[in-house]
Amino acid sequence: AYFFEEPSHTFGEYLLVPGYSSDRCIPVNVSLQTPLVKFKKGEESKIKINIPMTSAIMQAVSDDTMAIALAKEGGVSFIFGSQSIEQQAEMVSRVKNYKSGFVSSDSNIKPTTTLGEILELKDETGHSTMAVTDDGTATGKLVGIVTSRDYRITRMSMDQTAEEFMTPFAKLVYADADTTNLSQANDMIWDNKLNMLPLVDKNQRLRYMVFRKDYTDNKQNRNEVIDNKKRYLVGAGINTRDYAERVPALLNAGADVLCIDSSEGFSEWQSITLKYIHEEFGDDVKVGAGNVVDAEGFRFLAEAGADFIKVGIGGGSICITRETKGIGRGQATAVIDVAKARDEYYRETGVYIPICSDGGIVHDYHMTLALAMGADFMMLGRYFSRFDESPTNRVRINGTYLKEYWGEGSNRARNWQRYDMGGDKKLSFEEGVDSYVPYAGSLKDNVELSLSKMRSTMCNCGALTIKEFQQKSKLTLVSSTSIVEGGSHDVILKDKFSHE
Ligand code: MZP
Repeated sequence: AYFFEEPSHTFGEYLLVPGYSSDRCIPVNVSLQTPLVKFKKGEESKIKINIPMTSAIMQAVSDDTMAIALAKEGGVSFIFGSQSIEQQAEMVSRVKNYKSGFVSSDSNIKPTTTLGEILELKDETGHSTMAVTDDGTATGKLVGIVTSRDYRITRMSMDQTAEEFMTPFAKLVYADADTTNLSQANDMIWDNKLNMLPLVDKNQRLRYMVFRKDYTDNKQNRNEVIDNKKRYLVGAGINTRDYAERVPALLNAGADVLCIDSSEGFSEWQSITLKYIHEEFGDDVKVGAGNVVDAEGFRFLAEAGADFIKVGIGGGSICITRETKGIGRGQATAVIDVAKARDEYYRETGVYIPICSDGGIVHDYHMTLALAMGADFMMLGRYFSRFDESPTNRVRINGTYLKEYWGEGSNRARNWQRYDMGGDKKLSFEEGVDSYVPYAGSLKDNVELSLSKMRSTMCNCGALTIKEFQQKSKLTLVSSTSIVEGGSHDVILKDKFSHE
């Protein structure tokens, strides 16, 4: 047998040691943009996400509601594949057809009946003005007006490179200062070629889409325009059995990226699947593969043509694979090892294949550690399952609100394809549990909080981008005694006492 020299560790055993931070190193300057699919040296990834978060390919996590909510924040969901091809394709198309707003051809403010409606009107000086309603999550009331002065415009060309300039022509004023929806929209992008005006926030996330009057008159054109570039990004899980039927259905529905969902990816099934998809549908169809936990597994999937590679076996919160089968590896060690293999592969071939740390994120800082260790992005199940937008029931037990969360390897999910070893079409034994997680509220609030911690830590380490963070970060293993030191200790917490 081969013995790895180092024991395998997980995130909770590491800490980051701060580095020098200049005065530019402030959270607002941090970019969390990251590549999702492979690219060649000197080129850019064809798909990038603005935050390094993807939601897990699980029944209890990623449906169309989750996908829309996460895409609004800049991440991407992979719609679960353990359902019929038709149902999964329907979910994908609901995300792609979600409209975020348009200009009416009317010159008066109308009752705001359409979700995310944006109305064109003239102000008293005759300047063109636009009224913007909310994005459909609230009641449709007026939240902002774009008038004709002092507005910062970003011009964006077809290849997505943004060129900023100041213009004296437009200004955003708020009709309702308490409304958060539009208060973040501090940039506008004008794309001449497409005749539309997406309003994006400071992280370049699309908030609203304004169409020219003459453009909206032609509804067919409008649908075409909200083409691949401007609609919300969505991914979908596939398996190594029915890909010949599932993949075309998902692509027709508009899926931007696919991922082979398997508990163990170092297998010929994955290379056959990748080869078939790339030969049949071309290299523009992007397919991730996994999961692997060492350099050898990475190399295998890289050479098989994977567009990104997922890392992690047995670390998921609902996963009992290590207990049932005795396979897996500490998540931190797996990420560190695979990230090294990715860099080596890049040096050798000039092809950068992003890696995704999948499973085992418990605290927000674990995400930051995963990035520091070399992950390009994370896949999270438990984290997202706690939010309003996850597809599961919220229940109240003993006065506490909980959400259901079950593994794909549990009897409840019956996702035998994920654990398929080429035998019977059934789950032979369970590798996952059915559980509850504490209900945590809305995705937006939680993601914003998690990311603010991430940005803050990155600044402590002197990094403004994920790449820079990976290069600059210094990590230390901690002893079990110093882990105790890391929490509050030797004090009596006040909430343990009830007042007399
Ligand atoms: P977590 O974020 O809940 O810790 O882990 C989510 C990940 O666990 C998923 O993305 C998937 O890779 C893995 N998973 C899903 N179901 C099971 C199972 O039933 C599982 N064993 O391990």
